Amino acid sequence: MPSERAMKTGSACPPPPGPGKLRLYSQRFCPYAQRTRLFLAAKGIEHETINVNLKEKPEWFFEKTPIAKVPVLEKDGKIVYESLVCNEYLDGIYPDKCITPSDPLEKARQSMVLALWDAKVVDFYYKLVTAKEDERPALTKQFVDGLQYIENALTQPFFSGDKAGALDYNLWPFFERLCMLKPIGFELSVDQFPKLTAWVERMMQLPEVKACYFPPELHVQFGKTMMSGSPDYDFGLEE
Ligand SMILES: N[C@@H](CCC(=O)N[C@@H](CS)C(=O)NCC(=O)O)C(=O)O
Repeated sequence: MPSERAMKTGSACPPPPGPGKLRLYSQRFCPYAQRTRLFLAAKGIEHETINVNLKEKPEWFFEKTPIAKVPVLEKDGKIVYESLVCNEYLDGIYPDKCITPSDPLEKARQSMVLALWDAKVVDFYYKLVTAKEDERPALTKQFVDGLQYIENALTQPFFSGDKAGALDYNLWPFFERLCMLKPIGFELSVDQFPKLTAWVERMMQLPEVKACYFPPELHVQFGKTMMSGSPDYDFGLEE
């Protein structure tokens, strides 16, 4: 099994995956890469993973993707990047257990919720993690107001209906990381977010979520290394 350690500047480019084999370029703590890992796990797709050090990127990584962000998929000499694009591509080339909605209106609805997430929530999440104490109340309010749109968009039991689907997997990685906001006083409360808190419980029971899950301590500890300016992408791996 290839090492999970992140490859960095100066590393040799791994030989391309063999015919028909799928490779994921990832970073163990990246929420966007986790979106694609969740699709891979839910669909049971065999693949190999190469983790990339995003602070000291290998030279060859820029040849794979001009954006130089994970996730990236490689198969039969073809490259696909951007988490949402990767996930639809996976459904296209492995049509078994298709996760992407086929109904245009449902697909549009799911994309609009993700657009809401991008416009109203995610920036405040990242700002809050690094905010100074006096900036926190205003940012927390904006974050909570944004999250309310997501609570309202939750068609129970899952965002995608009776079963977890694309929207659930694409949102989940950020909810797994809400623990990062606990030290600054934010927790998802049942009173304020009854539907989201119940959804979190349901998601935690899914095998594909468990397969890609890191406990809060690991996220928090990795976050500390990130904020110190020297992210330890191998945090928690055995020597
Ligand atoms: N819009 C991209 C975002 C991916 C992203 O931001 N990935 C981060 C890691 S969590 C990354 O690769 N950052 C490297 C960089 O910004 O240089 C997607 O959905 O795939």
